[in-house]
Amino acid sequence: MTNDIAHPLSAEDISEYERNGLLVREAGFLAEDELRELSAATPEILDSRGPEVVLERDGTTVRSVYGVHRTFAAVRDLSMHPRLVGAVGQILGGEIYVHQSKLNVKAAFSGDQWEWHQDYINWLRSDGIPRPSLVNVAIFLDAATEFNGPLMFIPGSQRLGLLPGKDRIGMPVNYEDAPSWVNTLTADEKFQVDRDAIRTLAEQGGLFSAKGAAGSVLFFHSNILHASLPNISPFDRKVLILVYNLVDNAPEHVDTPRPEFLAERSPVALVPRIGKT
Ligand code: 6CS
Ligand code: FE
Repeated sequence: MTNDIAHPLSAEDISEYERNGLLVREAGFLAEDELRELSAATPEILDSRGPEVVLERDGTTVRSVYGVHRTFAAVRDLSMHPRLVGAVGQILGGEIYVHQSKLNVKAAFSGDQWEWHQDYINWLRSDGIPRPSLVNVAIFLDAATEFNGPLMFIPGSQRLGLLPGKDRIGMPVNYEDAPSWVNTLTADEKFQVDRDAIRTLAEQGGLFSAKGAAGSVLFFHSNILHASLPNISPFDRKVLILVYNLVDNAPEHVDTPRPEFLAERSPVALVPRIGKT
């Protein structure tokens, strides 16, 4: 890390990200008061009722709330934080905007799995984004431990681009009557990666469990293979994920565009908010 808020990643940080496809910055990357603002907004986010809320397969537990940077000032402010905009700008090397945001709850006792997947294929096939130059920035709202379903990754798996796989046909079980765009947001992955490829890459790159204290910030590549187990612990594992994209990599035509709370269709370059440390 550096002390330059507009370029917070060191050369070593950037080469670690390029090698592994991920980078974890423990608590301290964002100031306590900013994290407090975000935590204060969380109950209201969890009270959301509408199409941006996706439930778990049990039909009652909230899995994710999408478009939170568009609806909640605390999230929008955070998405413009100079240290986040600076770090993502260093990784992507150009003007950026938020393509998608979500609060993934991974609720205590009933937070369901996320099968092994790559994120970018969703943004290519569903949103028409031409290149994988997107970065996920996950901000831990709860501590992620070995007990509450931490994100797990295969470091280096992003280097092969889109991996072989097949589409799950039809809507996932228990979502038969849901809107079509729910298809890629559930515990039953739509774009399934071949298990031989997953096994080979895991044997080569190993597995990494993204554990960390609340307030940790995790950057990960749009093509890195990742997953998470169900959470049967008594502790939530909430993460806010901001998906940044290059303005010059904006979505191209798709026959049925997804709602704006899932995919920004008219990107404007982000200007970092001044006045934050
Ligand atoms: O369809 C999407 O946009 C979401 N689906 C998955 C499985 N991960 C990335 C993204 O948030
Ligand atoms: Fe994902």
